[in-house]
Amino acid sequence: MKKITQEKFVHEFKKRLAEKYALDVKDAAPSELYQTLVSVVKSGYSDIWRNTWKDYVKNDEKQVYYFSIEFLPGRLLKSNLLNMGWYDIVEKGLKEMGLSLDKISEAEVDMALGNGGLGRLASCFMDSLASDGLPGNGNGIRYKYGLFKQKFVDGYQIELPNEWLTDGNNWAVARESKAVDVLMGGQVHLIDNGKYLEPIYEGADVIKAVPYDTGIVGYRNDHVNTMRLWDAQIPATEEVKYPTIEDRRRVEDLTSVLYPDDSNYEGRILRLKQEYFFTSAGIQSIVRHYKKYKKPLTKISDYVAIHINDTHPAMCVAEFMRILLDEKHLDWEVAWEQTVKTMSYTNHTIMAEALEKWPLEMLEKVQPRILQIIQEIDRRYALELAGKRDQDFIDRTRIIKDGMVKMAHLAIIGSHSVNGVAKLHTELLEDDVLHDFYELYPERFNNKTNGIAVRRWLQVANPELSKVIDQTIGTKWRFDTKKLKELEKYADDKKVLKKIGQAKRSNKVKLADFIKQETGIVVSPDAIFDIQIKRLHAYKRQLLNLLGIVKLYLDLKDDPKQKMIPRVFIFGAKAAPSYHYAKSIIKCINEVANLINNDPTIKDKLKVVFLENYGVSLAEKIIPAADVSEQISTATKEASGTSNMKLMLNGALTVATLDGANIEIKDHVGDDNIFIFGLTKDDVLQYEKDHSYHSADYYNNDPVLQRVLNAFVDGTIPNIEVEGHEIFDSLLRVNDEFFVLRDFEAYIHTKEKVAQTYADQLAWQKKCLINIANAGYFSADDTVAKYAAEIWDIKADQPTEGT
Ligand code: 26Y
Repeated sequence: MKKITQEKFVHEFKKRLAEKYALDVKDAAPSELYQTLVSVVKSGYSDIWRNTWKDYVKNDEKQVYYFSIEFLPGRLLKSNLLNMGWYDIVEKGLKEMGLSLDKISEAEVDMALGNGGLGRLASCFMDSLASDGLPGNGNGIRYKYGLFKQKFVDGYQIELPNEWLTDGNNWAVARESKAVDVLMGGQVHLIDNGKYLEPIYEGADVIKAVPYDTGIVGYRNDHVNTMRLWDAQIPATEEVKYPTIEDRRRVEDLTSVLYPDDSNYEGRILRLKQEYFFTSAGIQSIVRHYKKYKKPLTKISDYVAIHINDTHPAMCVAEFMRILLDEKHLDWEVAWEQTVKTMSYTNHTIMAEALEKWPLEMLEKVQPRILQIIQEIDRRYALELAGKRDQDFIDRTRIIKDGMVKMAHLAIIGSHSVNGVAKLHTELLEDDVLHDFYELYPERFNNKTNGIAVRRWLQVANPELSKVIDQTIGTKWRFDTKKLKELEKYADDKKVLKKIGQAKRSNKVKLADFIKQETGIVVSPDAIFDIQIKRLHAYKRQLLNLLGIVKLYLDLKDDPKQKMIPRVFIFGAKAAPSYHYAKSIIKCINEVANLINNDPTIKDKLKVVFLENYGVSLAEKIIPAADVSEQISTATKEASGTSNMKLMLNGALTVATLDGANIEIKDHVGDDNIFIFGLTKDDVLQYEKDHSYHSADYYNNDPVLQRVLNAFVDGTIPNIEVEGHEIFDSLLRVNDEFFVLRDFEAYIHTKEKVAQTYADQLAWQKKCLINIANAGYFSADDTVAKYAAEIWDIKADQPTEGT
């Protein structure tokens, strides 16, 4: 990294500000200051960036390409400064000029090119690949509009376009010279030219894919990787084909919007085109770059690993085959061997509606040659198993069935590795969802429990707690998060516990200020801050939390003098725009919030805050201030979860079902330091098998629950005539798919325990400390190191620098 001193930085900053905007520091707007700072920071790592990728080729290093239809990096300024080792110098330099890094950082628009967990995981992995010194690249789509901006109007979610590019994005570099052409639509015929079968394309659209590269700076190790996002444009040679603005837009719209829906299948054909577009562009650029290695294509899997993040890039398998067959003229068997050795696949969900299936005719419309190749893979798969497995098995597992292409089957058959994202999730894949494949290819299956970017979620987001940790165990944890474990030695040290408590309180004061400014709601930092932040989904059970809140409210109405520790319930969640039920839950939470916050008898005892537009930057404000982390999905439904890890790292205690990675959190912190409740995996599977669950029994037999549910339909909660009935019906008439009523009593009981525990602050803080101390196990650095060693077979080019 370029070396910098405070003096040099101040000089450079002023010079660039004057050059770019002809302004002095005191006259510049925050966005001008921000853009200037970006240019100084970029100049600090650009030499290293160039060297990093050149060294890969020079040293014949195998590289991984992580294909993901979503990336959610959030803001890059502070995390780049931290990783470069410039943070303190820049902060002081700005202060010297009368500026604040915090304020300038707020001018950065979040890069929100994803919906939720899967996209954020991809970005944590990008940071960790670079920080582990690994040769790793991202490959995705540069959507012109990021995830919609959420507003509440009368308690309803409204979606507004997120034009994140209006001020440009100066972190990325457009590389016209590396553009590739992607063919879509039209027809294809194979002709035998005497040497091989040659595909002849007719009437296809040629789309120019232009890469925008962003440097991903490793933590203090002089290593900068690349995240490559593709933009769709019209090639100069094709312009006459698109004479009108509408014609042009049809092509350019390909990369306009992030498919905003992870619950149903709207905008399907566009989505499928996006999948092929970034897959084809990425694979083409990889194979082209491989030429620089001067090695035969029959060895490509020794130098290239391609990761398929969920099924969205599953066409990688067919596109790689297409290039090896049609353009490089390898034999099928040789090409297939290289493909399987190169590809690996992560599954992120077992929810049936999220497992992608595409009709044959849609695939044919998008890329007929890809469909042919998938059909041939499928034919050969069935042929190979014929006689070895019964017909039922073959029918269940083949790629094409009933006119549909099963993308997960394509990914599994075409990869040498298939992994789940938490122990329980992998177990469910092996035993249940993908059991046939597990039987067929047991060696391909493995678990890689998710991890998080501890630097962003602790060092950047929570400087107060970071300082306390430094003062207690030194700074080594900043390089090796497992060192956080040393905190456990101080579990009974009252001074340390108090300091942890003070850091939390100061973060709560900051969040309380933010809440006041954003919503006008006044909350006390002495209340328990109880947090649920994640996408709004029925299976995540924000509704269970809401029922718990309504119960507390009704209890308080009965006995307003009741002594209780004040609670503030904070929600952050976006619902997919077409996910009607999730939006009804949002409306109900907002109306319950209105009712409670404006009821004078409740005073400060209970507050409900639903913050708008949840995303990475908002998470960075909420998480450091959390006391309680709600991880209450129905067991078996949440593949892993990652906010559970971020919250524990920041010293929140988890209220958890035995789902996803919660189980591993429990194993690390011990039963005394987490609040577990509810149905287990076996209970849920049993109910799903024998259909013995009748939600109405729970309503009929529990007067408390009855009263709480009635509040949704009897006018107690105003303004939810429609939504209240909808929710009431889903829980009673449609038999409560996610067992909300079944877990209600256990949940209430557990939350009472939480409040009792909180009353003894030292005991509480001890539990917080143990959570922080054990969160190091969930560092994405370690997760990625395991992917590198066990799946991708790639090596770090240099050890991470220590202090
Ligand atoms: C095909 C389409 C409907 C679709 C679009 C997006 C399907 C799935 C998704 C996104 C899934 C997702 O974000 N899954 C989450 O991945 C996280 C990272 O592994 C997990 O922690 C989390 O439990 C899981 O829900």
